[in-house]
Amino acid sequence: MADTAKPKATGKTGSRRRAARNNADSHFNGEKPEVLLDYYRQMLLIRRFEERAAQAYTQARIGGYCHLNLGEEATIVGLMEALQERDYLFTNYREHGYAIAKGTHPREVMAELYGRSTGVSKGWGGSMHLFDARTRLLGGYGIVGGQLPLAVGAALAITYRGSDEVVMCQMGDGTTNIGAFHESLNIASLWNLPVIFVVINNFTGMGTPVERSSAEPELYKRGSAYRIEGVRVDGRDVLAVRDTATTLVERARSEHRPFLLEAFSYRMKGHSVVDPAKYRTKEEAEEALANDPIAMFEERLTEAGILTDEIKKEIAESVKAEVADAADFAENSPHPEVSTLFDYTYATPVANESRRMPADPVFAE
Ligand SMILES: Cc1ncc(C[n+]2csc(CCOP(=O)(O)OP(=O)(O)O)c2C)c(N)n1
Repeated sequence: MADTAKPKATGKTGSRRRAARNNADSHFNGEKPEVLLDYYRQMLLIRRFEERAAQAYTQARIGGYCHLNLGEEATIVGLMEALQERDYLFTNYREHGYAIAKGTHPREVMAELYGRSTGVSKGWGGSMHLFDARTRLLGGYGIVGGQLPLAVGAALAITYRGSDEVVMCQMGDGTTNIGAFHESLNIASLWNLPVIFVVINNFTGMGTPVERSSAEPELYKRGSAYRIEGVRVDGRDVLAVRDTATTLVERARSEHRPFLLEAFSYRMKGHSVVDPAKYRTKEEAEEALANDPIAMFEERLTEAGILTDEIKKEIAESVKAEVADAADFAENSPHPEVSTLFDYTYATPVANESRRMPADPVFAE
C-alpha cells in the first residue's frame, strides 16, 4: 500500500538542480534546508503511518472507529511547530498525526490503535482517545465538540495559575454548528482565555458539504459574534500554517485572548476507514488527490534543489522502517488485563469501584 503512494521521481538533471539550489532562498525566504526537510519527513511519516493504520484496520488488527489524517499532514506539522512544548493540545478523534507531531512515539500511537497495553492510553482509548500528559496532548475526543469546553477549562486553569502556556483546540468544520462551539467561544472571549480554536476545514462533515450546514460558510468569521478575531490559512502549505499559527499562539500568550484559525485542506479519503465516500463525484475525488500537500511541498523542495533523489529515497526508507517498527511493536505487545478496565476511569481511586466484569459470576470468591 505504502509503495503505490510513493512520491514520484522528478527526473531533474544535475545542472538544473544546481541552478534551482541557487534559487532556494527565493522559494523559501532563507528557511534552513534541514528544517524544511524535517517538516517533509514529519509529513511523510504521518502519511505512511495512516496508510499502515488503514491496512491494519482492514486486516482486523484495529477495532472500533478509525479516522485518518490523509491530506491534513501540512496543517498538522505547521500547527505543532507553532506550539511550545509546554502548550496544551485538545483534538477531535482525527488525531493520530497530531499525537506524533506533538511528540508521542509512533510505536505508542500504533499500539493504542491496536488496543495494546503499551499504547499511549494503555490500550483502553483506541484511535479516538489518544491522551499523553507528557506531551500535553489532553485528548482525543469522539464526541463532536466534546473537546471545546475542556480546552476552555484548561485555558481558565492557566489564567488562574498565572502561567503563560496556551491551549490549542482543534476541530472539524462540522463542529462549528454544535452548541458547545458557541458556548466555548463565548466564555473564552468573555474571560479573555489564551486558546486558539483551530477549525480544519476539509469542506465536509461526514458527507455534508459546509455550504449545506453552515449559514456562514466562511468559517474564520464564525467567532465574530463573540468578538474573536479569525484568520484563514491555506492548510496545504506547512510554512503558511506554521507562520500564521505562530502569530496567533504568541498573541494569545501575550494578549490573553482567544483566536480562531481556519485551515483548509482536502480529505483524501472517506470520513473514516470504512467510508467509501460514495457521495463524492469522481471529479471531487480527483480534486482532493490533486491537492495533496505532500506532493506539493515535495515539488517545491525539488524545484529549490533541497530535495534530491538521494535524500528523498533516504527519507522514504527511514520513514518506512519507522512505521514498520511501530506496527511490529503494536503487534507484539500484550492486550491490557481486563482487571485494569476501571483503573483510568477516575483520577483517584473510587471506593465502590467494581472489579466484576459482566461475564464474571456474581458471587465469585
Ligand atoms: C455530538 C455528536 N454528534 C454526532 C456525532 C457523529 N459524528 C462523528 S464525526 C461527525 C462529523 C464531524 O465533522 P467535522 O467536525 O467536520 O470533523 P471531521 O470528521 O471532518 O474531522 C459526526 C456528525 C458525534 N460523534 N458526536
